[in-house]
Order: sequence, then structure tokens, then C-alpha cells
Amino acid sequence: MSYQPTSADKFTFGLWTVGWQGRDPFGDATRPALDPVESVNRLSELGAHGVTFHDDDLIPFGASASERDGHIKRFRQALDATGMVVPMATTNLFTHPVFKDGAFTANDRDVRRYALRKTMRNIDLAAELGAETYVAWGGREGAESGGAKDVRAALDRFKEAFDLLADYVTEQGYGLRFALEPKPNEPRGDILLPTVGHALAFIERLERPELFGVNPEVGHEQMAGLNFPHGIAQALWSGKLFHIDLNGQNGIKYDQDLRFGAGDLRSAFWLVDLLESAGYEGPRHFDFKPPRTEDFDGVWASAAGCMRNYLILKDRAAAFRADPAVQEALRAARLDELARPTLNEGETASALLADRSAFEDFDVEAAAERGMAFEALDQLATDHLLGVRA
Ligand SMILES: [Mn+2]
Repeated sequence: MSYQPTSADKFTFGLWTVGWQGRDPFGDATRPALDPVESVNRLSELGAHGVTFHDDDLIPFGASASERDGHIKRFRQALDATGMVVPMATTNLFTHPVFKDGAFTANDRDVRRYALRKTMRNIDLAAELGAETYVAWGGREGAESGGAKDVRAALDRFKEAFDLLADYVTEQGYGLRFALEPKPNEPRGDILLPTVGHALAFIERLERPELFGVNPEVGHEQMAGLNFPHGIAQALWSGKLFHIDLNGQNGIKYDQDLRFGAGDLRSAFWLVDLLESAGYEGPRHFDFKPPRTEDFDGVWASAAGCMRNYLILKDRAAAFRADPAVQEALRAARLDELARPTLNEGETASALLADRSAFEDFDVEAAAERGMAFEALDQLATDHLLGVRA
């Protein structure tokens, strides 16, 4: 296996990922700015399918209308020349100091109205460039202290914003759907809609829930100590996995944004196994930051590593699923039984109550003694992940 990506693998990268200059809370930039056109060209050469952007990644904040047109034109030419696509776009509602208390949920009403206008402007551009998904990450929507935010009122304002944006894309006839991106904290002390579960529940309160799904990021759920594949499985089960941000994270600490495959490799294995076996068809989008120790050679090595690791894990997961010993181990662990409904076809509560084998005659002690054979199954997964089983 060469693990050489092609456009058919649907790997996409945010312009802000390879373009990250390495500025962190303790240190200045370690790399110069990267021209978005250069990013499109280099990522295309590496085998990527497309790029994604925040408005301000492509058009510097405060650019004039003619400067804006110039940036878009150059970007479009690079896309056309390489065949790269733009499946997703999003709004930067966090860098400028005006968003220090949030955007759609800022206490300052004028800031909320400005945030909506900034978003609508970039939605127009996203639709023009053929994007299908519009991501909303509310990194500044939150608080550091209890009295500072009336969370119920803030959720009302959040809903108001998304209801308006959904009306707008519908009226404009854009084929865009929204994907909400949860994160528990950073940059705010606590962020609203902190996990996939919170976001899924929020979506059901919106006026057009069918236009909303989630964009979960590996590291964001892991920062909350959660099992990422489990969150993804629930999003898939809900029909809400509209997009995904792949990266790496080592447990509960600051948002590391390592390349995909770094950090929790076992979780990455189960994630790829899930995405591939569930038939997820969206982009495999990398939202990572090449560490600030790297020069540009390191940046491109990091981007290539994201795709290579996905393809290796896809190969390892397929080998795991195809192994007859694994299939036997899955049966021993009774996964086939889990897939079977608990009730017989048409069985009612009274029929269940009448079934003596379900309770009166059920041998509880014998059932309690049966092992579940999960360890043998998990060791087979480990052997496949480590490449010691063909
Ligand atoms: Mn992150």
C-alpha cells in the first residue's frame, strides 16, 4: 500500500491550518503568513480534494471592496487551475476584539447585529464558491464568571441568530446546511454548546432543524474527556453528522490540534472504522495546527501525515473487519445479538409480562456468570492496529 491520497478520498483542509503562523498565548509567530493560493497549490499536489476558509483567512479583516474582489479572484483562479473544491466555509467571529464577549450571544446588541451581517456576507461568498456546509463555531460564545452571562437568554439569542440565518439561506435558494461545532472551553472559560450532545439537543429547538447538524472536532470532545467515536456514532444515528474536524489530542488539556493520528491513536482507529463502515460520505476535513516548532517543510509534512494516517487506519480497520477470527470474536461478544430487537415483532408490554422465560424462569445466575469475551476482541483490534496481523 502506498497510502497516497487522491481527490476521491475527499480530504480537505482549512486555510487556517497550514496557514497557522504559530502565534500562541506565550509566543509570537514562528512562521510568515502563507498565501492562500500557495496553500491551494501545495495541498492539491499532496493529494487533497479541497480547502475551507473563514472569511478573514481569505480576505484580511477591513479590506476594501475592490481588495476583497481581488483576493476572491486569485483564489478562484487557483481552485480552477487545480480542480480543488470548497465544500465548507465559516465565519471568523472570534479574532477581532469586538467579539471579546461573543458574537451571536454577546451581551452588546450592536455586536450581535454586526456578527449576523458579517456572517450573511460570507454565506453569500460560500454559496458563490459552491460550498454545501456552513460551519458555526462559537468560540467566544461563553463566559468566565457566573453573573456575566444569562445562559437562558444567551440561548434565546443563539436560536434567534440561527433561525434568521436559516431563513436567509432558504430565501436566497442556497443549497447550504449549517454544522454547529461544539467545544467545552478555550478561548472562553466556558463555551455554550460545549459537546456534541448539547448541540444535538439545541438543534431540535430551532425553527428549521433539518438545516442543522454538527461538525464535531476530535480534540474538542477529548478536551471534555469524552469518547469521540461514541459522540460521532450518536450524531450519525441522529442523521446529523454534516461535517467532521479531524485532528489529534492527548487527553484533557489545552486544545492541541495535533495532526490526525497523533494523540489518541486507538480512538482514531475506532473513528475511522466507524466513518468507513457507517458510509459517511462527507469530506474528511482536517482542522489541525502544524506545531510552531516547524518550518514550511514541517507544515507540509504535517498535512501529508494527516492524510497518510487516515489511509493507514482505513486499511487497518478494513483488515480488522475482514479477518475471520475477528468475525468469530464479534459473534462471541454477541454484537449480532445487540443488533436484534429486544422485543419480538409486534410484541406488546402485556405479551412481555406473559413471557415467563423473560423473568420467572430466567436463570439470572447463569446469565451473570457468562463472560462477554471483549478482551479477546480488543486484542485482535490492537494486533491489527499495530500491523502484526495480516
Ligand atoms: Mn481545536
